[in-house]
Amino acid sequence: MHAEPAAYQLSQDQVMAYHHTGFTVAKALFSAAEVAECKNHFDALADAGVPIEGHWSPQAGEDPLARYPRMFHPHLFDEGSKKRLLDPRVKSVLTQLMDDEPIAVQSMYYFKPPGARGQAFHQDNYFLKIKPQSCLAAWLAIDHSTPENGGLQLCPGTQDMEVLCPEPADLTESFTKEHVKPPEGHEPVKLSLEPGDVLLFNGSVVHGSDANRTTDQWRRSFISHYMPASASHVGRWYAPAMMDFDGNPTARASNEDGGPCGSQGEDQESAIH
Ligand SMILES: O=C(O)CCC(=O)C(=O)O
Repeated sequence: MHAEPAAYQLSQDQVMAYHHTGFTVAKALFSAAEVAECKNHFDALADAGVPIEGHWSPQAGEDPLARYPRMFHPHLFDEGSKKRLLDPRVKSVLTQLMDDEPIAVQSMYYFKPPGARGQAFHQDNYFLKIKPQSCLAAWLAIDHSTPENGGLQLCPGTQDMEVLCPEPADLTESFTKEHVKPPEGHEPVKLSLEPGDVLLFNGSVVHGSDANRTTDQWRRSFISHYMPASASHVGRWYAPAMMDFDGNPTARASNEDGGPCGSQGEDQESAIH
């Protein structure tokens, strides 16, 4: 049992960095013990290799991501994930950055084993379709996350950009199909994070990750997405997963607007990011 975590206060510099670049890092927001609990829990699920309907479909195959695909919405079947998604420290940093009450929209777990492909550059809100604001991601590092093992890369200053229309991604490098070219003058920054650090980034920031080029380092992460309570619309595929920080289901109008790029989100596969 862990003691109830205290609120986590971002410094003024961290809040300013978020508004100027679109992202900031809350160092050691989760303790080593909490990170180990999370890692051990998902490792046990992965070792068992039993599919979880609607959330996780491991398969045989050469591709490391066939056996260890990402898991969707673990908070809907796993109490520990729900607790992590709705953690009061996360709520306090989100409130500081959003200036609004946050609402949870999505959780995911990435295993990213050695040799796994990365995720081509994209904007989260292309998929989540929250409006009129954008979403906000809280990306919790479970392992040391580095440029070598496929850590995150973000394009500073892209947080106020409209949705940029993707082109097809190189599927030998990326497991997702859409690629947004980093805009000129916004060269990607490659981050290194320690276990327990939480990277917070605006859902319009162009970001992605390279393949895990190591032979022996996993790069696991627990990823959560949120929206401000005052947002009016959300992509329809996320509606069943949404909840407030008391764990109560909450709803918003479904965003059926195809957006500037046409009809993304018409089917579930192209809608889930
Ligand atoms: O963790 C990664 O490699 C990519 C994650 C990502 O881009 C996202 O969650 O939007």
